[in-house]
Amino acid sequence: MNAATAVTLSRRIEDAEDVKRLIIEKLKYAVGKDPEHSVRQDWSAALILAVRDQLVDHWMASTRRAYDQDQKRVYYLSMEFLIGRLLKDTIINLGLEAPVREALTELGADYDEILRSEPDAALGNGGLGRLAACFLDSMSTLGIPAHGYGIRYENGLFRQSIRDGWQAEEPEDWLVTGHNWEFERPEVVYNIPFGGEVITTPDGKPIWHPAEVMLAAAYDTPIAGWRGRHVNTLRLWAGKPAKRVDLDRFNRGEYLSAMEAAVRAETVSRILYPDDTTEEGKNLRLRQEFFFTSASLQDLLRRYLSSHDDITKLPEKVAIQLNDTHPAIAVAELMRLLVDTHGLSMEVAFQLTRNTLSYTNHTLMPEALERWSLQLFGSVLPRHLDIIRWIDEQHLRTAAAAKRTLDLERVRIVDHTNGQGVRMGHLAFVGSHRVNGVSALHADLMKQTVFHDLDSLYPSRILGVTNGVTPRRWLHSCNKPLSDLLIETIGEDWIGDLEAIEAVAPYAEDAAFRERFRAAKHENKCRLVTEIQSRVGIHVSPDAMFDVQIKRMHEYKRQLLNIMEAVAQYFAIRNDPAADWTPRVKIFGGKAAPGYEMAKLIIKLINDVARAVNSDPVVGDRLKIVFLPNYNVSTAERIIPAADLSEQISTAGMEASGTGNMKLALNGALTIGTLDGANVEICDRVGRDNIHIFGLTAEDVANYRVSGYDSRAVIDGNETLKTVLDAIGSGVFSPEDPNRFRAIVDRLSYDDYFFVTADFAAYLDEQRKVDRAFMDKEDWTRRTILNTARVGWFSADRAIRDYAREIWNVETPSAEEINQGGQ
Ligand code: GL9
Repeated sequence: MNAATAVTLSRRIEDAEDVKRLIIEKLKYAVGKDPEHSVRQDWSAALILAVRDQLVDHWMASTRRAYDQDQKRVYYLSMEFLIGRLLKDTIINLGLEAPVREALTELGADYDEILRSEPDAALGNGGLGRLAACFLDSMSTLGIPAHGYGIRYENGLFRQSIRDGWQAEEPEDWLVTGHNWEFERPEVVYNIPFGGEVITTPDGKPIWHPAEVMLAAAYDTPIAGWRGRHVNTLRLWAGKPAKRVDLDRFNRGEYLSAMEAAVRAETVSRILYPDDTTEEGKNLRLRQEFFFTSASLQDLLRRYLSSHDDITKLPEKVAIQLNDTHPAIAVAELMRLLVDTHGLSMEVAFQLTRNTLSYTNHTLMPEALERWSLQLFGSVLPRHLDIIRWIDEQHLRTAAAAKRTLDLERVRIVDHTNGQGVRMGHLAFVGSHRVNGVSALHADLMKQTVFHDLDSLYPSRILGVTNGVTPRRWLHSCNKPLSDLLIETIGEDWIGDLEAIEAVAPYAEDAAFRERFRAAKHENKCRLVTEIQSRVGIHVSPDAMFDVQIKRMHEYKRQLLNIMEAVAQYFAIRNDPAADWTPRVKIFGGKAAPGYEMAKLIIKLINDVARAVNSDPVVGDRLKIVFLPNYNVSTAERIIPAADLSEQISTAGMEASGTGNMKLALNGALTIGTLDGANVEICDRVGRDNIHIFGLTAEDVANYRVSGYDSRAVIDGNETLKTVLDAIGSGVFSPEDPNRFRAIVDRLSYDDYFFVTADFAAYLDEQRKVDRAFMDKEDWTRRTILNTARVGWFSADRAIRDYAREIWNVETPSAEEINQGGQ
């Protein structure tokens, strides 16, 4: 045994004694505290560092295997990685939960408290960022050599509190207590140029003379998958100045301006932008996108060239996935690096770029398909603008040669009409060999709407890869009661291969199993009851139906429809309290973008209605309404296992996929939803009898958009709807400010863009069916078990296999192959 192996072995955890020894060692030598004077934060740091050590050998082995076997690598470029907490998942993935728990108890520390004290890394807004995090887990689980590349935001998504019913925002400071998972890589820095001008040399070569250059510095977090054998890297970039202090200015006493360059550089990775950006923020946003994209491409090219000489073979060894349009600048930046730095011709560079890149679109909403004014773009990235014009010319030639009649202006990347600007969605499309939507319906709608013309020019470039969620975090780790029951009943194959969960389907017919399935749900509900009581002071009964809508606040997601139904129900209960009501707790969670006034007003409406309903003695336990503040990954992990009903009620055609819908169904909630996004496929799999579908279809909505829709007539024709809107509009829930919600009622009456009034009656009908169904406990449980059993296909592992096969052209190694390298 050589010295290196000896060290390795002494770090490996076999039992609680090893854990204790390692934690104490970390506490002393890494944190610098003795156990007697350690506070929770110290224990937490020591535990994370001890667990992180467990990853390092596998991490290095994974990297070595990729080099030795010259495997193709996947690079996932994303502005957002909503990873949440890592400690519990990592411990579970490594199979260390029992010894860690035991060790901490013996050391007098509280394991659960330590888990809760880990900051929730909120480097994302919602589904898109969480998907990226699930994909990291799956790529590691499947043993695909991959890097996630993103930005190390100092402040993640804002922290939400509710003050007097209104959303208030405070900065999130997850880094304040230190991020013990990461390794700083001071030696990995890249120059990131901005601005300036392009000057053509006498022999016709364009040279970019940037006005400023800043640095991107790397921070690595190891990401282990199930069983922890393959470990990939999440590399996040922080902005640094090329020169920290301007000494001349400093010596002249100009202390603030001496730091100006530093502040500018650091601003790039200071905060995560909310999803709808303001005009002033555009410049910074474009810089952020270019900053992390350029650093990532420089880094991956360096890695490729360290073991290959022929740059033209790049697409054989590298696949780059653009997560949404945010990193679309990669098309021009990869071209720039290949041409300006590596001396290739534009033609060859373009071929290589297209064969290497692929693009995932996550929304059809036109405002989210970024577009930069020529003026802004040209001032920040002048060389890229030239390159994009060149690509656009090639693309136009293809378009002109196509036999179809096309409006050429519409397909151009550079828009020359009055809008004038660079269409980043078009750029990503033209520069990629594959473009995918995130559900079957979404991919279809891409072809029919935003990418209609491009699809006809480049047929078969668009495909659908339906989203998925990791079963490790979203069932095994967050729902111990159910996970234990499943393991006892059908074994644990499903954790690494979620489709194996189908084996539980026959147990839906087994009364004893149903009883236990219900007991698991009940346990989760009791835990949430305690949390609701302690966080918002509302007492709810665990026997009531937990009806859950948790997601970003957005008009298209229609939290408004949900709260309007609650108002209708409230009035009905007051009219006839003695009737046979199905008790419900409506639980809402979600943040509104700080500048999105309507979404914030809807939060206030929910809270005002909640105040009236929850304090009305006539209503009692028949209806309670809860808005849980600061919805984030960790809150989701506690709400989802406790949900009975999952609200997925977006205007059909507007939710690209959804992933909360998958998590809730997997944890045994029934869905009430429209035929939108992945709901369509969930319905196909769980069966029409085991889901509550209502409302307009995407086609109906599209037809109404053409023919016109008269919400006034609908309101006048529906007594309940009219009563609800009159009450909201006249201040029944806001007597201190009767006009508070006028804007909402006006919007619905005159410009109901999201078809809330159109779906209202169908939604109420379906909710009453849900009420009746819930009262039949046995049948309800049977249907929830079938949901859990039949949604195995919505695993992120399946999604990643689809990407690997249909887009990246990479192999997924067998379990044996992963094991070999990891020993
Ligand atoms: C989203 C879609 O709206 C969701 O339907 C989809 O499930 C996810 C992941 O594909 O992507 N697109 C998008 O811009 N967001 C999504 O959630 N927004 C945020 O993440 C805030």
